[in-house]
Amino acid sequence: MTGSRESSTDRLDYDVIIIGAGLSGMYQLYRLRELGLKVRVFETGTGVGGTWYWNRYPGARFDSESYSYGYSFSKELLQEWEWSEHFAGQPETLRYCNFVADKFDLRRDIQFESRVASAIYQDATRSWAITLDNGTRHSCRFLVTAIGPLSTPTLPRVEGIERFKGQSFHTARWPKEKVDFAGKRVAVIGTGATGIQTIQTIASEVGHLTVFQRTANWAAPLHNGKIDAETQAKIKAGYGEIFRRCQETFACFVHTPDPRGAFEVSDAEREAFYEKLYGERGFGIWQGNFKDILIDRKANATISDFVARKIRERVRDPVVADRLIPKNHGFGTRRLPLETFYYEVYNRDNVDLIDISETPIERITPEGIKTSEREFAFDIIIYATGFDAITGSFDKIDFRGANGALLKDKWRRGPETYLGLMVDGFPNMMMLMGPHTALGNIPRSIEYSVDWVTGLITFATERGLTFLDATPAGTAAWTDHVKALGVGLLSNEVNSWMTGINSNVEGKQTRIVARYSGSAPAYRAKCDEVAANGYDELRLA
Ligand code: NA7
Repeated sequence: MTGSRESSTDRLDYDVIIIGAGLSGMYQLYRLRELGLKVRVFETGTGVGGTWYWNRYPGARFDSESYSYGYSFSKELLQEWEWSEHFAGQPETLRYCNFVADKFDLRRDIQFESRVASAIYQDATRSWAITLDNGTRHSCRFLVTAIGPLSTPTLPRVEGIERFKGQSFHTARWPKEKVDFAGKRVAVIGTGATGIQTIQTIASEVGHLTVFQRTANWAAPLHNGKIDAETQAKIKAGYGEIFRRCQETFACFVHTPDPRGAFEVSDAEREAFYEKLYGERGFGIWQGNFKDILIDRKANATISDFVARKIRERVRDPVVADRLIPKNHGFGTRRLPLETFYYEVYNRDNVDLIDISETPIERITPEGIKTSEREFAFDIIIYATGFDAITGSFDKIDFRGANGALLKDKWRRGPETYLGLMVDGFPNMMMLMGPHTALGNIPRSIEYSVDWVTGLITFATERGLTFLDATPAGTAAWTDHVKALGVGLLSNEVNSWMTGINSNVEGKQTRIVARYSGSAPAYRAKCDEVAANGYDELRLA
């Protein structure tokens, strides 16, 4: 630590404030404490874990392989922790987060039940003033946001939600106590990754389940299973190889695209390949498929047709099967939900599927749900209606940069960022898993981004720098680059949280490029180059 840095930070409460104690915030705290910095984390929840703290809905689990999801930074941790299933459920993952917090004694620097209301840059002192919603103020030199891309749940914009007399839950605000479904009339609104996991889990527990589907989603089998002792030993011995592979693949999953195009093989070979992928664990059918299925409509149609046939085979009633087959987007062009006997749920006598694209929900009544066609009575309504993704959590905090500029104003027409890590005019603020970063298998991306931010803060503290800012040109160039990368990707031509669409939030009806859709290795190469060049693309003082 240099003398000048110490003296300039003397009047500040902390060197660094981190907002959020999910996977990003926890690892960022660990890394910054290693540097000997004074760090404080503010977290809204009563415990660590972020996504895994909040999303306690029935059936919540990984869609990426457990052993590729955990932190890779500590060899000791990798050997100590044992995942029980190939795709662990939320209770186990939350236990894992707590295990990490205990092991590295993280909680002593985390202040729980503390929601950040505003973060205001102080030009005179090159610092940030953070105000919590209880009114307390805290100052710091550097601010790191670790607020998550999917952490602001949204409810439908229909009247009557508060007047419903039964129990109702958003999946991301699920209670800690067990919900009793026995004999209950239950509604689920939403059939994204979350809705699908919920529906397949509760269908056999409830009295009657009514699923309200607005848009059919493609889904493919997860093929979860317990990890046996022999596999466990192989995983532990093979972590080096597993993480090396994740570093090389497009989106940090263990799966990598097949180098062939869908039409470079015979029809029979293609069919056999799809059959094989459909029978394998995890995201292989999405991330390890022919190289052109996510960019070429005709190639995509071959896998869409294949999966549609599977749905027809699995669902007995052809009308219901047809309702479950997406018509407005191709397979894998939205985030692919993975399922476990999801389609078979619709063969049960106690389950109905209502297509609300035909008969929209008009309002929630005290007794249940009124569509344009009829009224339904329920004991429980589950909103699996998703999140104000990527920028939503930024919108909730009053971020003001240099000269009082509002982040909300700057991002009015969509996010503008430098490397997805900084925004010009918001000095000393770094974002983890904000807009324009490579998401993919998220902990892999988190570890990279945290390491990059740690490198930058190290660079600054070693040199006594108190001002780090992206340039307007750097921000514009990165934003243009991210937009250009999205051109030609089928996923960017489809409405989903990945294109910034949320029908429940005013102003989020127009597609934007909210995420980096290039490869993770290319992303890291660019960020590494910036660091290697002494961050010369930044304004430093
Ligand atoms: P998603 O994938 O955004 O899915 C939300 C679902 O809720 C989707 O089926 C929506 O239909 C539906 N929805 C949203 N609002 C409404 C209203 N107002 N009325 C009816 N239906 C509605 O969120 P998830 O939580 O499933 O998954 C988010 C990510 O979390 C997931 O990708 C994983 O990475 C983890 P729509 O398709 O918009 O017509």
